[in-house]
Amino acid sequence: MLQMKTPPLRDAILRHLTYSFGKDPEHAILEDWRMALSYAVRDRIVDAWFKATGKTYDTGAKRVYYLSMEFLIGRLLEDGIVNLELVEEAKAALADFSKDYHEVLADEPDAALGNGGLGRLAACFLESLSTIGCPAHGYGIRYEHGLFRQSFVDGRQVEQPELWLKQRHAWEFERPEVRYRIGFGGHIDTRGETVRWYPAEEVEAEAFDTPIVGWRGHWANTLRLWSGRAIHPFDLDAFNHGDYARAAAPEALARTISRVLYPDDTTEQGKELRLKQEYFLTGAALRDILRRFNNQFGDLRKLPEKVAIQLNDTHPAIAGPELVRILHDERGIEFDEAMEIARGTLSYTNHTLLPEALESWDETLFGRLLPRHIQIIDRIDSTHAAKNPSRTQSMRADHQVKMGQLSFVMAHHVNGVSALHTELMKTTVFEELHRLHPERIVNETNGVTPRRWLLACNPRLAGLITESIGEDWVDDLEQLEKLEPYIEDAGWLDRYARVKRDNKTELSNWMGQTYGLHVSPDMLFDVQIKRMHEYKRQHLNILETIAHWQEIRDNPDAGWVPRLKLFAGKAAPGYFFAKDIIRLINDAAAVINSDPVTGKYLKVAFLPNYNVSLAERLIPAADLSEQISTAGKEASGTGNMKFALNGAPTVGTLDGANVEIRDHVGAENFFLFGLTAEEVVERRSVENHAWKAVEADPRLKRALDAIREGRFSPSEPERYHGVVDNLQGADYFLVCSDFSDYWRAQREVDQAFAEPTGWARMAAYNTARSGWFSSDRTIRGYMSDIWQAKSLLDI
Ligand code: DL6
Repeated sequence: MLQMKTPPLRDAILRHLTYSFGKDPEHAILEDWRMALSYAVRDRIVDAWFKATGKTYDTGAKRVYYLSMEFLIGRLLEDGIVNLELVEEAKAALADFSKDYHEVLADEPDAALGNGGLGRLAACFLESLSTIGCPAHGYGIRYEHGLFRQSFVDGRQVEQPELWLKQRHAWEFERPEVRYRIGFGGHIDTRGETVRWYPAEEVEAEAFDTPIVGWRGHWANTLRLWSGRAIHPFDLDAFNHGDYARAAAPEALARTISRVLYPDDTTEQGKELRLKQEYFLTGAALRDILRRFNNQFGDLRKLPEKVAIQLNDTHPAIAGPELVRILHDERGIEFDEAMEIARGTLSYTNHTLLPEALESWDETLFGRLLPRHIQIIDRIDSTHAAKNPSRTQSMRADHQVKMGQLSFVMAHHVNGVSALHTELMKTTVFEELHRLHPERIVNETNGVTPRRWLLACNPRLAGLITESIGEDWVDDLEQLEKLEPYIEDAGWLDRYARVKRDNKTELSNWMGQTYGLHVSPDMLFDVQIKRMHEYKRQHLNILETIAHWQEIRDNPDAGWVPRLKLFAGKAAPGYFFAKDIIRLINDAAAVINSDPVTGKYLKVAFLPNYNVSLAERLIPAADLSEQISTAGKEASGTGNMKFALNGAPTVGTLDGANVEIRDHVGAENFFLFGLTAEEVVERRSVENHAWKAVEADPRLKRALDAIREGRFSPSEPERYHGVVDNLQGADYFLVCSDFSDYWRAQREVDQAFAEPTGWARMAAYNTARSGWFSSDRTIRGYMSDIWQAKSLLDI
């Protein structure tokens, strides 16, 4: 390979500004500087990328393929700069041109190609795979519009299209030569053993590659995203007849497939287009994987030895039948053997036990779009039933195709994302399949990349840590435990507390400038940021906030600990209850924030348009992490890990990975409350459990009454009657049952926060003991327990 000397970053920026963007420094706008810096950084990533690809080919190593409908990558420029250790050089280079580093970074659009935890996990995994040097590709969809942009009008959520591609995007390489035809519908031609599918409609999937660089730039893997293209993009005949709309129609139709990310991570929506997207991603990825495999190895029976395909939830579950179809129908391998090869290659991660989020498709729709696949699924199902005569549940019951069962049957391993979630999988949704295949379910508790979620987003804390224990923690996060002896040193603890204080000051200045929200950094910053969902219980938080406000009003001089309640999160556009909760929080904030009696002690804010960049701003400045889901409902959570790592103790239930966080950081550094997953199930069977809980707690009753009476919606007093009726009635998520204990835990938080040294110790123990929650640890777990893949860094 041609070896070139790497030019200093400053020269590279100027070169790109001049020759890639045709601007001189006098006329360049902010976007030009951002692009020039990005290209200068990208050049260096490409060097690492080529080396990694070469090594993978030369060693014939096994490759990992992560198929996911979502990659919530956010901004990439800072990731690249931090991982290549170019922060100081980039700052100096920009300063030389009188440009501010942070302003340039903030110009990058936030690529919101995901809804929440599942997509952000995929992004952390890609970065960890590169850091570890495991040859891997992420495969997803290049949505033209990521998750919608959220704003508030009269407190109500308003959705606007996300336009992340409106500005130039620096990171992707278009690959017009990498295109695959993906078909839908049509008919099946069966001649004896030979079966052929002739689709009625076809689109092309075109590849766009983004290199993802690991820590210190030793390795870079590829995120390959597919975009829809028409096979015959332009109807010249229609154009010549003056029908311009018809002339452009084929391309417009084909592009629809990659136009939007479905703005919902828990309910089945969009039906036909969503199913098309799932097959589009999976079909294109499998063709690409098999092409690469054929070029290098050839013998398809060796597929499981050289290829590991991870299905991120059931969205790419069609990979099972599709792989069997290719192997059997197109390559002539016996059906049973094709099934074994496919199973040897595929593994599946379950991310939710919520019944409404477990995908199942109406068989008529499924059969119409994928007529050959439904036949194959029937055969997979009957083969599985024949081998397991005690089986009672079919993947084809109730005129549905059940994607969870299909994924389980077609995977050699199925993993949960926290210890509790994995155990619940065994006793609930996959109870029967687990009994039949007891070795198949494994646990891989989620993790987060410490490069983005500490080193990059919290430079003050990262600096203190590195100064104290050296920099090896960055890719060996468990080294953070070396901080423990420092925590007992008053001088060091004081510096740790000052880091948090400075982060809070920075955030409050930013909130003041951006939203006119002026808060003192002395307040306890209490933060709940995540998708809006009843099981995540933002309504429990606002109810407690209202009750707290009422109590402060009763007795304003009782020495209250000042608190800022911060919320952020998006509700799926069709999820009206969640949207009501957003509005209630905004309405309550308006009343509480303008109350002169309580003003010193309580403020509430709902920050709009929650995304990765906002999380990077909020988490380093948080004092308290709200992880208050109904036990048994949050599969893992990853926000909980980011907060703990950045020194925000949790107030939380025994749900998802909270359980493991508490085990690691110590029960004394975690504010526990609420029913356990078992108690939740029992409580639901108690008649009128919500009403009884309300009657037993006058604070809860008073808060609910205030909402019902229209205290926060005087122009429309009945606005929240639906919410209150739900809470006092069915209350499936047990908000009322958990209220009293949540209140108790919050008052313990107040007491602890009032004692600054004790609080700083708690926070510091959270940081020192969160090392296990690195996504490097999670990925190593997948590599050894599931993929049998190796790192090539030391080869
Ligand atoms: O595993 C990543 C993430 C978990 O941390 C969250 O607890 C879980 O809610 C989320 N699951 C989904 C499910 N979407 N679907 N289907 O986003 O996964």
